[in-house]
This record gives sequence, structure tokens and C-alpha cells, in this order.
Amino acid sequence: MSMLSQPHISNAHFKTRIFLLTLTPAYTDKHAHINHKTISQQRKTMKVFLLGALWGCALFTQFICATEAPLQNTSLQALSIQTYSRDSVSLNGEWKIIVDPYENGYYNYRYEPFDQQATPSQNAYFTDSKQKSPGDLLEYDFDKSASLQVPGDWNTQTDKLYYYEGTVWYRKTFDAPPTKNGERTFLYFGAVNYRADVYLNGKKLGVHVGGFTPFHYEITGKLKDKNNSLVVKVDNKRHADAVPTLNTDWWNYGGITREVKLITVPQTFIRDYKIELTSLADKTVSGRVLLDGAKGGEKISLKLPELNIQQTLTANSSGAAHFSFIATNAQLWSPENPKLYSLQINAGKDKFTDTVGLRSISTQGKQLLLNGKPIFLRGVSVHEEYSAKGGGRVKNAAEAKQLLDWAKGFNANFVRLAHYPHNEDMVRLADQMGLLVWSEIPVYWTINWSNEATYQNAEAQLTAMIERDKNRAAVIIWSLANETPVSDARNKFLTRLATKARSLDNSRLLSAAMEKHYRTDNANVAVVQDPLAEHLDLVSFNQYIGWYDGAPEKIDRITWEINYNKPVFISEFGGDARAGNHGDIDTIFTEEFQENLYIKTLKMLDGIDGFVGTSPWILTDFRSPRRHLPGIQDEFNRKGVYSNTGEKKKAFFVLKNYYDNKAEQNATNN
Ligand code: GCB
Repeated sequence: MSMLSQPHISNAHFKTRIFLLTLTPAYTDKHAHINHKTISQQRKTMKVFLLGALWGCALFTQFICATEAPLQNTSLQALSIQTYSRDSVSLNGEWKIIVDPYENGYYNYRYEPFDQQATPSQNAYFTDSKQKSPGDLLEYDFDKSASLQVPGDWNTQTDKLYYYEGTVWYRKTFDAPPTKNGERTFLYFGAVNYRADVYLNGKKLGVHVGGFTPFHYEITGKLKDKNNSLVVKVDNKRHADAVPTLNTDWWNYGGITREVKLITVPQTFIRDYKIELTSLADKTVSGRVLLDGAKGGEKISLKLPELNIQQTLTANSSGAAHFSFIATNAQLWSPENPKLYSLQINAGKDKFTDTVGLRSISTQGKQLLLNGKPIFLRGVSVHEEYSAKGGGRVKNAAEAKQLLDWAKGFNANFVRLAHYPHNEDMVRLADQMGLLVWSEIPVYWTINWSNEATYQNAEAQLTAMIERDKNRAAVIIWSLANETPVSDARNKFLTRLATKARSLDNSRLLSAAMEKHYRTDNANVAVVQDPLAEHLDLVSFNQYIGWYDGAPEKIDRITWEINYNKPVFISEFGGDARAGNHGDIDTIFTEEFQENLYIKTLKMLDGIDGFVGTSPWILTDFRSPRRHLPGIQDEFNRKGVYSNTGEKKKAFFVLKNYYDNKAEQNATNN
């Protein structure tokens, strides 16, 4: 099935995509003000934007037309639908599964996919067939098969699948939720790692690739009253051309890792919205609402009751309506006061509510400003893994909360959600708990920079991340990549991605975790110089002096050359220590070694001009298939300041002390 035959990709989809692109100048302009750009810079931005928009439209059209080429059968792009606060019918819980390493349920013995046949054989697992007579040859039966919990990775639910990378078929049966005349139903997946082929009652709905972003299908008219069969072929095999690629330093958890739900909405419904503080000076709040199924002229009511804001908007022929108001009395969102306001949108028969914070984030020279005031990011990097109690990929809000509580334990005000978009609970909790967020896509290490399909995949993941989380005040940084080797092809790929990110959301800072090198004439001078930096708002880089790069004494000798008039952020440093493993500061893998490395590194970082924060690697120990040292690593990366079960290592206390002091200084300076 090509992308064009996806049920939700209709003419309306074309229109709304172009709407997103053409809408942006207004935002660009406003943010130019917030970012302290000069008028000529604003004009330049606008010109670049318009060119970008034209190019973006052309690219999008080309992409639509070219879906039969390398991205055959694959839907990478799904226009966002805001679902978090909507009533839904959960399809979480027990699903039947068949582990299918040879993909016997997908290909016939000539290796032809069953789903390309006009009438797929009953041997295709997605037909969810039952034996019809005693002599009927059928070599699978979901009803008699094992089960797994959804959401959840398969690796930590059964020993048999701990190292498994391949296909597992999932099947859920359910009755249709009651709907009123004209209502529409959507099937929503929070995330499936990595590729999902989705079938409803034996018919293919589509394919989605990318393991960390949501996708959905409209299934209006496709449900039976009783006993619907939803089958998902989940495949987490790694590929050289994929995003991420073959090589990473985290566990490749497979499965339906986030929630699955059904959402019923009226014929015309509130599909999406964006709200943001567009001028700090006079507290202007602007945004847009997007109706799906609209003809134009529909009335939309927008309220923020606590701020006495009530607006009536009119949708244009694409279903879009813009708004702008001044919220003089609004309290600005910050880590110290994570104030969220209730937002209510009504349109015809549809109602939608959410909670939103209002804040600005900007840079001025080497300063980072939150709500116009300098802020130091007391951060930590976090994987979406809760491996305490044997678990793996975070599967509920309670586990997400545990990780963020641990970060708060050393007075963090910032989390770098590495190395892929985390679940929506995580970002929502950060909003509530006052933790600023860096959110990133898995463009990691050695992506295939010259493959157009790889680029499109990365761009689709970036788009889905931004579309899902664009209304979270907590999110201040979109990050494009991690430790990618400089080359012309990589620079082109990431610059293109940066342009895309800005066209989707110019209200946040752009970053990437870059790398350092040394001056050829002086090995004690570390240099950060990367053509990508020109396109970013922060100069962020990872550095492991004292761990992968020399012994800890080296840290004391290093000075830094970072010739950009931008804030400097150190997105990683650290070293492994097994909790409870003690020794002297020169003995690797001990808590003392790690503690000493933290003491020295933090002192060094304080000497960097424009240093605005750091996110040490990492909050907790996490599973990695690259870490084999018995008795120490046992397939865990041990760089956590906590163990994976939450034991504090000595480095925890160094970091806490450092952050307590920074918090005090920040309070005094502001
Ligand atoms: C890095 C990577 C991170 C690794 C870490 C390490 O630079 O960004 O994904 O886990 O180093 O521990 O080696």
C-alpha cells in the first residue's frame, strides 16, 4: 500500500501540511523579536523561510509522488493528532503473540509477501484464521499462543526474547466502542519499535517505521460490532540505512512499547493546536487551532478561564484558525514555578482540554535566557529505561515519574531525554514538575548520510516529535543528532534537518550533541569547531576526558577554544562505576574513580566561557549490548550516578553539591 492509500492521508492532509508550512512566517517574525535578532536579520530569516517553504512544499510533493521508490510500503509521515487528554478506549493489556524469526506469517515459500496478494492466503498471520475443518492445514493459532503485555518491550517479559531481534506478531480482539451517527474512529499507537505492519480484520491499514514516535489510522467504517481482530507485525531488526542505524549503545527493546487506544470524535473535530508566548515584553500569546473535517466558517471557542481569556475564532477553508491575545496577568512557567493553565477548546460537537505553560526561551550572545533572565541548566541525561525490578523500556507514568524524581534528587532543573523521543508521560510530567527538557531524535553516530530514504526517516521522526510535544513549556531544546562525524554529506543532512525543525517550530532552541578535537599545535587545547554549529542556537558537545580520553589528571590540563558567540552546553561527560565497588581514585570502575572524575570535570567546565549547563552521562545505569565485562558491567553501561535500581553512587553527591550551589547563585543573581 502506498502512502497515498493511507486512510488518513487525504486531500485534507495535503492542505494541512501546506498550512503548517505557510503559517510559520508569523511565528518566525515574533520569535525573531524574542531571539533579539535585528530587523535585517528578521528580513533575512523571512526570505530564507519563504525559500524554505517553497522548497518544503516541493519536497513534500516529491515525497508523496515518490513513495514507491525506496520507502515502498512505508508511511513515515503522519500529521499529528492530539490525543493525550481525550477520552479513549484502551487496547492495552494482554495481546496474543507469535514469535516469527523467519517471517513465515508474512512471506510464502517463494518469499512473496502475503499482503501483496489479491486475496491473502489463510497462512498469512494477519488473516487471524481458524481451522475450518479437522483436515484443514493451518500452522498457527493466535488463540492458543502465548501472550505479552502492551505496553511493554518483549525482551524483559520473557527470557526467551531477551536478545531477540526480529518479528513478533501481536493480536488483540475487541468489540467496537459505541459511536453515534457520523462519528469517526481513530486507532492510535504511542510507539512500536521499530517497524509496524498494522492489519484490521485481515486488511492492511499501513506500515509505520521509527520506534519512538506516535502514529494512527482512521478506521471509521472498518470495525465490526464484535470481535475485531487487530494484528500488528512488529519487527525490531536493525538496518544500516535506518534511524538509528546498526550501532548504538542502548538496548534494542522490541514490541508495542507504548499505549494503544481507540479515539472516537465527531465528524468535524479538533485535530491539533499550538499555543505559545510570542512576546515576553507584553505577554502576547499566539497560536492556531486546526479542525479536521471542516469546510470553513466553523466557530471555535478558546478559553483560558484562569486568565479570563475567551476568544471566538472562525476556521478557514483548511480548518485552521489563528489567535492572539495579551495575558497581562499570566504567571510565567519556570522550574521554580511550573504554572500550568487549563485550556479549553470547543468546536461544534467537539470539546478538547489541555494544560499549558507560558514561557520564553532565548539566547543573547553567550547567555541563555528563560523568561528573559539568565538560567543555568542543572541537567542530567536520561534513557527511557526503568530496569529496576527487571523491567526495560519505561511503560507507564509511574516509571517515568520515578526517573524524574531521581533527577530531582540532586536538584536538577533540566533533563536531556536521550537519544530518541521519550514517551508523552515523561514530557507531561516534566511540565508539571518544573524540569526543562532537551528532546532528540535517534540520528546517532554513523547514519547513512547520503541515502534520501534515511533522511526522510529522520525528518519524519523529527516532525512527529515536534508535533506531539510542541505545546509543552518544559521543552526548550530540539536536538538533531548525537556525536556524528563531520563530513559534507553529514553537514548537508543535518543542515536540512535544522531548516525543517525551524520551519515546524521556531519557538525553541536547536541543538545537537557535537564533538571536540584538539589543536594540532597544542594537545592541551580542546577545540569545538563544527560547520553544523552555525545552524544551531547552542554549542553543545559531549566530552569524555578522563574516561575514553586519557586519565582523570588530563582534565586539569585542558583549556577550551570555542569561538562562537553562543551559549555552551556540555551534553555528556562521565565514567563507569559499579555501585558498591570501592577502591582508590585510580582504580577504574570504582565509585571513587567516578567521583574524582566528576569533581575534576565540573571544575574544568566552570572555566569555559559561556558555559550555561550540562547533562552528565547519565541518570541511571542502563542496559547495553556493548558492555560485556563480567562482574562489573554484565551488559549494563555503568555511568549512572544512580545504579539501575536507584542506589546513589558517590558521584551523585558531588553533582548534588554542585547543583545546590548553582541553584543558590542563580537565585541570588536573578
Ligand atoms: C556517548 C554516547 C552515549 C554512550 C556514552 C558512553 O558519547 O552519546 O550514547 O552511551 O557515550 O557511555 O559511551
